[in-house]
Amino acid sequence: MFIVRWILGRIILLLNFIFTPKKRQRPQDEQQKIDFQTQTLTLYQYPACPFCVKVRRAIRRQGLNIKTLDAKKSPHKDELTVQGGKQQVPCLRIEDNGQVQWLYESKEIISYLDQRFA
Ligand SMILES: N[C@@H](CCC(=O)N[C@@H](CS)C(=O)NCC(=O)O)C(=O)O
Repeated sequence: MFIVRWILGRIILLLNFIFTPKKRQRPQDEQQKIDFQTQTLTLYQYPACPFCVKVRRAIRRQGLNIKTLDAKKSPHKDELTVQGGKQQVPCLRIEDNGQVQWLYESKEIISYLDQRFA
């Protein structure tokens, strides 16, 4: 089972690489403002998880620079489980005026980013 998952993961990464979406381009000053806002966002993810790939592609399409952390590794794994509430990726950590929200579900994350930055 592990080997099947591993092979599928490599196929997903390869297809993602071949069909990399075009990164949205903005004027420099506009991009700087967006970059400032996205400093408070962090995506907890696994490199070869299909739902994470979907979110990373949406991030690229939107031209966002969002920090990604591998939630299989320590200490990110524990941060996600303890602070977020469950070990599921993708999860977007949103910091807003000292308040932290952990947003699960790829669809929810993409629609949040689309609404905020489209
Ligand atoms: N409906 C969720 C599904 C996410 C999901 O199934 N993620 C898997 C990885 S592909 C996961 O986190 N499984 C728990 C684990 O690996 O510990 C979404 O669209 O984000």
